[in-house]
Amino acid sequence: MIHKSGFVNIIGFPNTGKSTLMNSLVGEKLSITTYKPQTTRHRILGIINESNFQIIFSDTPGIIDPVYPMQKIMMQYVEKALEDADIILFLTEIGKLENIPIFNEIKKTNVPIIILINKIDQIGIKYREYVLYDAINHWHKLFPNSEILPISALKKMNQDLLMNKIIDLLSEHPPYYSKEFLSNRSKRFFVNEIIREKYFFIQKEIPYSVEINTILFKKEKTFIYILSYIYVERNSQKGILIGKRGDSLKKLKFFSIKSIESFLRTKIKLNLYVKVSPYWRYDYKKLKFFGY
Ligand SMILES: Nc1nc2c(ncn2[C@@H]2O[C@H](COP(=O)(O)OP(=O)(O)OP(=O)(O)O)[C@@H](O)[C@H]2O)c(=O)[nH]1
Ligand SMILES: [Mg+2]
Repeated sequence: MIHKSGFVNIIGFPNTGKSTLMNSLVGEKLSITTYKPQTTRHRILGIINESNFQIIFSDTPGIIDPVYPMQKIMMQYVEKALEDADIILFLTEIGKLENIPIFNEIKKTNVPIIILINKIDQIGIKYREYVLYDAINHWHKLFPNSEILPISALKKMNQDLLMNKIIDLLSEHPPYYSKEFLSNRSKRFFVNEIIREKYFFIQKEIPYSVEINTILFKKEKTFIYILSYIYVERNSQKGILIGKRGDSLKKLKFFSIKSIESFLRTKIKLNLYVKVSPYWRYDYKKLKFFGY
């Protein structure tokens, strides 16, 4: 029996649905997803293991013009993912016909690129064909050698087709990771990310200034005790995060617990502390401390 394996890196602009797609393909919520752009800050692996293949997906931050150090590091992750891919899934969104210089960079690569036109569920069936016709023409002009596939990551449309294409393109290779691995990330990392995701939903302000660091993750008899620090950049932001009479923080804790418990499939006790790390997004030393 031949065994195929390879790195399938998901790249694209912010908010196009990269993380939603990876979660849906892998069948586990590994990467947080929100309605806001620049949600994903790291490169996160999601691995599918079958007896005859192993696909290592990478979710990456959305491509932006970086301004401050955190964004610069985020774009280094994207560059690396362009370099070490066996297959690139370039995610675009229906109705958005970008044409910008970054494509020249992407075109230089020798690896197969599959252009995915995501969110096709947003267009009613009546008009879908016409909108898709324009989109496919647009992307075909820019990437004449690439396959183009309309999908919906959210509604799982054309997912089987995509999986078949990926498996076809993969080369024969032994597994790169142990077959039990689902990701390259630790439980603490996922806890950090889940809390950050919940923050996006309960509090619309300052999501980009927030970083989470789980400093204790301790197995007790019937639960896991978790202590996480929530960092903001300025003292004034502390108040926003905590809210009137601590309401916001309480809400954050409530939703985080629910979500972490369902991810870890066990009971937890969670303590959250708010701390200030002045302008951490601009400071390479602090970024390193936070795992960038
Ligand atoms: N209607 C629809 N919405 C989608 C689809 N895929 C993703 N979304 C939504 O688009 C938003 C962004 O999704 P994400 O998966 O976080 O996007 P991303 O590309 O990872 O974003 P960044 O990490 O910020 O670059 C979320 O609100 C998703 O629910 C889709 O197929 N259809
Ligand atoms: Mg993302």
